[in-house]
Amino acid sequence: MKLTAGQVLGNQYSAAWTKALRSVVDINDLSSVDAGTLQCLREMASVQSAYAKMDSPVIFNSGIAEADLRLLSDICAEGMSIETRQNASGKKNARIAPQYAEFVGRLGLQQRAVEATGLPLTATDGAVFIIYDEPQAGLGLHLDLTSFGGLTMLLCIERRVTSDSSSATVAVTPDGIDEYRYGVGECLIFDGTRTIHGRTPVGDGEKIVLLSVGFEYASSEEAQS
Ligand SMILES: O=C(O)CCC(=O)C(=O)O
Ligand SMILES: [Fe+2]
Repeated sequence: MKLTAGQVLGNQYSAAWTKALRSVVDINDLSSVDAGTLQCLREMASVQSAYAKMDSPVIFNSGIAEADLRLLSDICAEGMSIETRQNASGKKNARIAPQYAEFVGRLGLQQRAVEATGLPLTATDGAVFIIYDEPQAGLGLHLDLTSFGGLTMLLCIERRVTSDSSSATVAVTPDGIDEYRYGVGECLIFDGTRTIHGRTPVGDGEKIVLLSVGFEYASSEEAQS
């Protein structure tokens, strides 16, 4: 993927914010932040929200058939067996092997996202599996890199929960911290480049597998052409 100058600058901007956010709070401590830290996070979210393309994240049912969701799980497992990247917080990523790109394309994820949000979204080549299957795996607060696309959609393809306090995608808003739990076949879509977000750690035995898809947000002229 060749990045434009704007994307390079955008990525530097996201990275700088992510660094600042991580110096403010550790995702493991998010549920017990003190009032001062919460206020700081809310103010940071206010700065970003002025530019966000969506007011808040939206959960919707993808309508993808169970058999196709199971196929996605298998494709993820195969991708993991080829190469798994794990970051310091335990989140794993695996790629979609090229021979499955056509199958994933046929799922019509872009169309489903457009219908659910009413936003003029166009596809990017950004799609990757995310796996949390080790105790305490999570993801610190961050802004997504702009090169991944303007909006991020997370489709849940596997979810094994073992306790009441299950892991969630979290988003910081000017009003506070929101948690989003969505089951197999459901999606969360949000402006990942402008919404401060992360994933609270999974518990022992818990497993979450997501397909993360990036979309561009076309201006109205682009959407019409
Ligand atoms: O796992 C989640 O809920 C969030 C993942 C995410 O934000 C990312 O991979 O950039
Ligand atoms: Fe993200």
